Amino acid sequence: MPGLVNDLAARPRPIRPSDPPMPRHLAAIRNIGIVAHIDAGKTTLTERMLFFTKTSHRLGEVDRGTTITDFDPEEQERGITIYSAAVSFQWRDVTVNLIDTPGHVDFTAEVERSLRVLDGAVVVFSAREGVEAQSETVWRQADKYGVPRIALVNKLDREGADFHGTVKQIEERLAAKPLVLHLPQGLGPPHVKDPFRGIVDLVEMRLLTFPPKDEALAGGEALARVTAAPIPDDLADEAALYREQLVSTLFDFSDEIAELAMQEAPIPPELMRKAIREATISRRVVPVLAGSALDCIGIQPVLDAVAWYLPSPADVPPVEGLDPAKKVPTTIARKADPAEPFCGLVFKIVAEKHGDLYFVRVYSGTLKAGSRAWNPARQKKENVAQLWHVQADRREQIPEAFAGDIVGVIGPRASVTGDTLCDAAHPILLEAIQFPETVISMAIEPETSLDRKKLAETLEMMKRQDPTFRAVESEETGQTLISGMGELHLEVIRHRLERDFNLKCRVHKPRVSYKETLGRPVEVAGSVNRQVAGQTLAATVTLRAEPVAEQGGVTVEQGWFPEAESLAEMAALMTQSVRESAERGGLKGCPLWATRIVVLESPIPEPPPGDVAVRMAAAEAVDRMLEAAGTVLLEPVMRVEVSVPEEHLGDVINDLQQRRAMITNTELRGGVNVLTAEAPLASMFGYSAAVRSVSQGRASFTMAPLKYGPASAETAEAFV
Ligand SMILES: Nc1nc2c(ncn2[C@@H]2O[C@H](COP(=O)(O)OP(=O)(O)OP(=O)(O)O)[C@@H](O)[C@H]2O)c(=O)[nH]1
Ligand SMILES: [Mg+2]
Repeated sequence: MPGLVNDLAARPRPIRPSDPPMPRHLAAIRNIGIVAHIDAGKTTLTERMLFFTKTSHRLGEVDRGTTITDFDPEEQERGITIYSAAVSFQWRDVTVNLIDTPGHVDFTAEVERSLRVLDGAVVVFSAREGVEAQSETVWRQADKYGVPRIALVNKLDREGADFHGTVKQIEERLAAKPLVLHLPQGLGPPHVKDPFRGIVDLVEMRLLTFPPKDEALAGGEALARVTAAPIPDDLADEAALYREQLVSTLFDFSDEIAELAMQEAPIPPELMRKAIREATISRRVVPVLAGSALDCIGIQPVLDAVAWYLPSPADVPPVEGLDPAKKVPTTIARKADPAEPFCGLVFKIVAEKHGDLYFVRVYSGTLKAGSRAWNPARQKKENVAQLWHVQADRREQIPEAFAGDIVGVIGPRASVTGDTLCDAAHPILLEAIQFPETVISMAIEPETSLDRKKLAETLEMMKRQDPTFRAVESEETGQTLISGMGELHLEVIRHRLERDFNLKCRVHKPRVSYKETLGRPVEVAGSVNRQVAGQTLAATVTLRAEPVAEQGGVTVEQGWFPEAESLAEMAALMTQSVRESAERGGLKGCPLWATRIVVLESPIPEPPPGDVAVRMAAAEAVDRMLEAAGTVLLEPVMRVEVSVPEEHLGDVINDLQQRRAMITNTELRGGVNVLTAEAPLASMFGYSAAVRSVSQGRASFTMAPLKYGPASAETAEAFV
């Protein structure tokens, strides 16, 4: 007999009954992100979640530019997410703080910072395209930050949707262990013989069906409209098979389940959920759900899975950081407890008319409006004037925020994205967020020189908001070189200048951002010995430097730790001075990359040198290092993935080879050829038009920064 699904209303289980009681509200918070390849349906899913939790009373559509989270005009025009947006809603007993992130590679920093501060994630896959390039990237980012996740195989209503194929790709391409909790009933759009219309729930062993979208829209108790029925005969065998797999996987997480299964006794769904939760939080499995966000099929089960299987702030290990008071790196930890000293991480800054809004993830303690917080990295006390709960473009002022919360803070001035704020009496320095390097630059200048100051100020503000955006003004040319993650990134910035700030700019052709690394390892010393205004400036700095294989900026390490305090300070000052000099770049004026410098024991004259002398000697040492080692010009190399039907494969390969691309792999995925290549970004400008023309519009591609590699000899020679 079909019946209404009321038992879905069961409360999420308490986290770990054996744990000491946590403050009540912590276990009921879920800080989660939605991440995926572009167009997988993240924003559509978010919009449905807001609707079914009654947070919003109308159902917006990406295609009409009416969703809550894509509220920026640029996003609405393009139908893609550019800025991550935070929303909160209540689902049963759980408060979900959710960040909808962009899938376009140019905005990958938004994903990076979100995953850094979130406790769990929903990864959305399009059942038609399967695991796409950017899904792999976000998966690796989630791995890096140890974020447990659940997967939604979305777009099952589309022609060519393949649920099991996508699950297989999750297993093979992402090296994950998918735990299938749903099976789709039918596949594809309404006009096919057996369209997608329902979900087999393998935990409760029943069929869930959902009212047509327009009926769901008509309101009513949306929840109660999910209908449960026995599994139909034609799905019974498949369901039994997958149920068996599910149960046997859970043996590893619950002896009780193993025992019940042995006795062929029924296994209570509650018990299964507990085991699935444990398996998910320990990141040993990824529960896989089925749905169609567009048609509102499978949304409530995703909400349930968020509540049931993803961790609360109380489930994640205490946050760790360095003790800023200690010279030798010492790790300390803070529990997610409102009674602990406060610490939090600034992960996003939004410039607003009335001052910047700092988004802070509170890891421990309580943060009160009208208080002050310590920024250990900048050695500054910051004002915490106001606290806000932010709901996309709306917000509500609150008096205090607790461990586990994500809040907007107004008041700080000196902090930047990735900085720690903490209790001044109990300082801690959390790990900053690492952002990818910019790969593309473009010169711009204001149309009227009157706008110069305004442009400089506006770019400064944009830099504060966007850690992957750079802007450097050239005194000589009056031009400003802006750099970012790709053509779209810079175009969006240019539009913002025009639309939001009424700044008309002339723009030059974009070019790639170059870097330099050392030609060979060297050991050098830089000295200064000079009389200035009757004073002797004398110092020597010795260093060893080498190019390294790892991708990353220049690192400067202290390789000399003298016992005596005055010498120890001198060694630290030398290291810091070398760092400052190295940041000025290489022989061609590009930033240094993949370079390791170690400051070695250096002779200390009598009387000991002052700061100025040490700085001069350090600068001299860095100059000598560059001269002695020589530098190699590096250019950004992209990972390109092209999906193309057989008949155009040859043309696409030919074209790529002319672009100095190296084809690294070709494989057949769901009937189309997917080829992977590494190509210099400089030869990939305008590729979207080119690939369209050589494949008559049949190929699609994605491109993401892979590394910096040596530029060709011609490029290096022509470089000015
Ligand atoms: N047929 C079908 N279309 C969907 C589904 N979910 C989303 N779409 C459509 O797919 C397109 C992209 O959806 P979005 O929700 O913007 O995808 P996104 O993942 O947020 O994309 P970005 O934010 O740009 O990365 C839109 O045209 C949606 O209407 C689905 O379940 N079925
Ligand atoms: Mg989106």
